[in-house]
Amino acid sequence: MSQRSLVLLKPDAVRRGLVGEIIGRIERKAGWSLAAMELRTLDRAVLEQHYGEHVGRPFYEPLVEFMASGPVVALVVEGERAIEGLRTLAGPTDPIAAAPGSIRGDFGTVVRENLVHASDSEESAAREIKLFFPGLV
Ligand code: RTP
Ligand code: MG
Repeated sequence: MSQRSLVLLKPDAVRRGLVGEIIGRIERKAGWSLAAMELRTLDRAVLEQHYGEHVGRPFYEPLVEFMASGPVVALVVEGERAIEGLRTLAGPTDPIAAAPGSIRGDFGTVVRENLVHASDSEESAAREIKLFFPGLV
């Protein structure tokens, strides 16, 4: 079942020069491909839509601050079970709990600066792809 997922390489990944490493891991998954990619700095309006489910939570303000602190790389990844597969590739939210071999497990230590976002369901993927790449068919 081919799916599309919206992936963000967060500002910490870009600052630390991990873009190539992370995209390389995605590209090496058999049959997956990039359907869209853009380097851009996110503003509060986009972040409020993207992370709308977290508005009002204690970590929301620092999260938005962090996500707007530098450019991100936004990607649409397409391929077999891409939504679940990218969550597995990323690892759990807390990088210390994430297994080595996952992106967060290999490169992260703190929950906020956990390197990547990946859509968590078909509904989120559709909403997020429309938000970041409205022209993508
Ligand atoms: P994401 O949405 O970025 O893919 O991450 P996720 O599903 O694994 O985690 P989620 O619960 O949706 O949280 C979104 C992002 O907020 C930051 N966060 N900080 N307690 C905290 O300080 C805290 N909890 C979450 C992380 O950057 C997390 O990825
Ligand atoms: Mg999430």
